[in-house]
Amino acid sequence: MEVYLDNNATTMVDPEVYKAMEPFFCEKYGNPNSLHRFGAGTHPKMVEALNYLYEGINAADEDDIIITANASESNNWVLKGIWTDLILNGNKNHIITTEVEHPSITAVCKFLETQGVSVTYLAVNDEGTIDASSVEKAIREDTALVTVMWANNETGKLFPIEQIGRICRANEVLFHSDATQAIGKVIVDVQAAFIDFMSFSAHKFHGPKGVGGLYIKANVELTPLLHGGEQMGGRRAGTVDVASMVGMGLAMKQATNTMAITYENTHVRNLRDKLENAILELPETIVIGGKENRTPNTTLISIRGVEGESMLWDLNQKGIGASTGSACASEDLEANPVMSAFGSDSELAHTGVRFSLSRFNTNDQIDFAIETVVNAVKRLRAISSSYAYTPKHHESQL
Ligand code: 7TS
Repeated sequence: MEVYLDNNATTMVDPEVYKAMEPFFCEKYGNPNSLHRFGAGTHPKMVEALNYLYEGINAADEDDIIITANASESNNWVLKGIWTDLILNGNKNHIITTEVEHPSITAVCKFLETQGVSVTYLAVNDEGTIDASSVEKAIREDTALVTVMWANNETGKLFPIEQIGRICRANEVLFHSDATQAIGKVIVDVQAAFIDFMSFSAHKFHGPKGVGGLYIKANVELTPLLHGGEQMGGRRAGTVDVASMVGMGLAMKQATNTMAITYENTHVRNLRDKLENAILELPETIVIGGKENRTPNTTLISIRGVEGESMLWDLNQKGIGASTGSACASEDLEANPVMSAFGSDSELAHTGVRFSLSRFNTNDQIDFAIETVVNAVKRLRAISSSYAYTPKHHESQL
């Protein structure tokens, strides 16, 4: 049996999405900006796809959704665009973010710091999120942008986006949210949350890889990252990939309707809880950040005495794919930065295993995963030098 439990890294393309994309490779391949029939024929499908995107995040008609390559591009664009518009060409010099953003935010912030920009990294609390009031306290006269993720990729923890949005609007500071891990898992409503910019990637909600989007509220300026042709109203140059756009549109429609969100909150949540509760029956295991206020598909579990990497190896041998955290950071064996941000000591920070489910997982798969994880924990604890020396009735400090 193969069991894919790494859906926060990427998801399977929904077969219906794949089917909808197919005609745009060998049949309807014209450039949508061409005037002849080959290009023009693609327009209705592009409009339909855009409509699905607008509906999925409740954008207003006059707002913009620009198709990008992925959330990394969207995140880079917002930060570098704001740098150009409000810092280099304005009187602002400060950005507020959190300590637990994806590297496509954090690495750009680090780069901007080398250029003289001041960045505040808000620390997360014990629950792995921030209080909206910490944003209010950090806002300065020269704050150009607040950027806070909607849901964390490692823990699934949800941030108080609506409250932060309200604070930013009241203080006339632009607000960006990276909603890459939220779309299709919880309701994402850009108007209710006072969002100015929002990033997403299609491959996180059963769409294709290599396509994403940036929502930009009406009348908000943002210098393009890619200058060139007049595609996307001049906001992002490059021939539009119709197949990807159609695929992302349909994936958004399928992931964000009420039935889909309900399913996510029942079927997917039940499977996640079943897996999590079974692991928590083992001694000295803990859910990082706790169980409250999370996306329904994710759990990050720390298992004392078990190196995350060793666990992944055992799971992989049995056909199960999970992760020790973000795939973007998994090439080095440094401690999981999100767990370090929680104050985990370095031993603990190496014991995190992330399971992220999707609507394509089945009950049988989860039963198999539980059996495999339990066996792996027994095996790995038996050979772990640090765990072997733990006194029998040791009270865990986890
Ligand atoms: N933002 C968040 C919150 C993410 O989780 C990711 C990918 C990205 C941005 C970047 O998306 P991309 O499509 O541009 O690559 N996160 C992960 C992860 O958690 N494991 O692998 C990739």
